[in-house]
Amino acid sequence: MIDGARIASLPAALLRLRVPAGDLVKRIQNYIDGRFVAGDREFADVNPADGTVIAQVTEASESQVNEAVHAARYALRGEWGRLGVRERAARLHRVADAIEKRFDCFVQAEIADTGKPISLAAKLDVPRAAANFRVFADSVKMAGLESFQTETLDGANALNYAVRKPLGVVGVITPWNLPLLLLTWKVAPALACGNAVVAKPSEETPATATLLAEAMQDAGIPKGVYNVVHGFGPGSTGEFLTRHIDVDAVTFTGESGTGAAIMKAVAPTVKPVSFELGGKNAAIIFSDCDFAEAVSGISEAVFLNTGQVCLCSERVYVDRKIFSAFVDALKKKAENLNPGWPNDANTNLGPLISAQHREKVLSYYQLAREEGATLVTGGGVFKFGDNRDNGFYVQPTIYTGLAESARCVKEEIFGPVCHIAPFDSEEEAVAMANDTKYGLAASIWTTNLKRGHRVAQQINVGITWVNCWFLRDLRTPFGGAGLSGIGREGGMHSLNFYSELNNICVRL
Ligand code: NAD
Ligand code: 6OH
Repeated sequence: MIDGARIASLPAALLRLRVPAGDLVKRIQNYIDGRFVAGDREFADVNPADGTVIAQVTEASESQVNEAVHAARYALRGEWGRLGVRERAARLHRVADAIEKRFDCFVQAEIADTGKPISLAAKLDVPRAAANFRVFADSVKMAGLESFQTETLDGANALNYAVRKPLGVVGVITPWNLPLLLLTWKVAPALACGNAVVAKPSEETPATATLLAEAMQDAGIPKGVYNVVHGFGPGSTGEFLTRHIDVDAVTFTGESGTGAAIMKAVAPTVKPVSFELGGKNAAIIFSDCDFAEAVSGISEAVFLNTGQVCLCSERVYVDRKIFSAFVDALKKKAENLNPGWPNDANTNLGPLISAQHREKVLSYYQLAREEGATLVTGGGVFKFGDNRDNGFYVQPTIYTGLAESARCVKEEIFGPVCHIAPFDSEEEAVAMANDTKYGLAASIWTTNLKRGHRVAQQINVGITWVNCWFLRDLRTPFGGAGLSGIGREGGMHSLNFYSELNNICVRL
């Protein structure tokens, strides 16, 4: 298990320590049936800020995944299965309390795994994790049931009403960019509906899912209700979980290609899936926008979390009348970002998650050159002159001048980068924004209220922001169209996915 107190008390050491081969900083184990368990194989957890190994992580074997699934199934028949909604909701509030009690510990674990700035983890990731438990605890208590009165053929009446039951054992597979936020976004509603879960966090970010197990214990969540199995996708825990006959549903956030592989894996056992996948999101800036607000908003939308948020804008369309002023202003914002150590309060640009992901992002920087882009700023790596040069930082980058058909405009890069293109009419802007196989999110910047509504309704995505970005009300539907996903989560949408509805029809 993770020694939470040690993480909290040794943040600087955790981030800067060089670990000689074989010398372990900490071990992160699987959590199965209420116990932390080791296994035969381990893999390294690397700190993206300086490339050091910060932990050895147990990779769950197939038999350990089986044990986790069986523990979850067994837990459904025990105390957890008998709890009423009120008590279940109370325990979820206690999970939120336990997260808040260990706030610094979660923040340190998250930034050690991801390299993200402390300001971001403390403002976004960890508070949202607690909020996820509170919101779904309250939602499930407030959830009503559908009922219809039906006239029968002989003129009598029947009453229909639906009751909500858990799906059973839910496999939760999550990515590395917002590890705790995205995990709890799915675990909280799954538990609120009375399910038991087997969670497989990303192999890049195993820490906070494991720490969450301690919060579950504190909160009195019975053993077997929350299990964590660490490992990879194909040929490892991800695959073992998705093809498991006794897993009743799979909820997944990650790349669209991985979603396709999971669909194949679940097909033989016909599991319901909920998928939040990739994006190539557009932002449209009209000349009647509040210019300063739009520049700040787009700077966040492009560079937050080093561009590693599925909702980030990699395609920015700007009214030609303000195009060059906007490009200059965003360039200034990019050049004023402060790439630093995650624990420095002034840092607002962290590294990418891994050496491999850095290679991918840099290959797109190279491709942009080959595709004829004009480089506005960035396009390379920083030279810090200290251990950060062993980390995975890249420069925030802006391009102009690419054709809309260019691969850099079509494919998700998932880094601190955008392409800015001019438009001459509202129709053209809408057409360019919609010219993608993805459909996750968009933002529109205008002070014309009618235009804001009109354009928002024409964009083929799951969420469109007007004069804001990443503002989330957790009761609203969240998900994507096209390659960006299947289904919606949030509020009642989550409760409906994580429940089996049984309609009862009673002749009166
Ligand atoms: P990924 O798809 O590579 O991995 C996500 C998870 O799936 C990891 O836990 C991984 O181990 C697991 N996995 C990989 N292959 C698998 C397989 N064959 N079977 C089962 N599990 C498998 O994604 P990532 O690189 O971790 O995250 C970045 C991607 O996630 C980006 O495309 C981003 O847009 C997307 N994302 C989407 C949302 C959203 O809400 N739409 C949110 C965050 C991230
Ligand atoms: C993707 O990287 C971000 C997804 C955000 C959410 O799922 C959320 O609930 O805010």
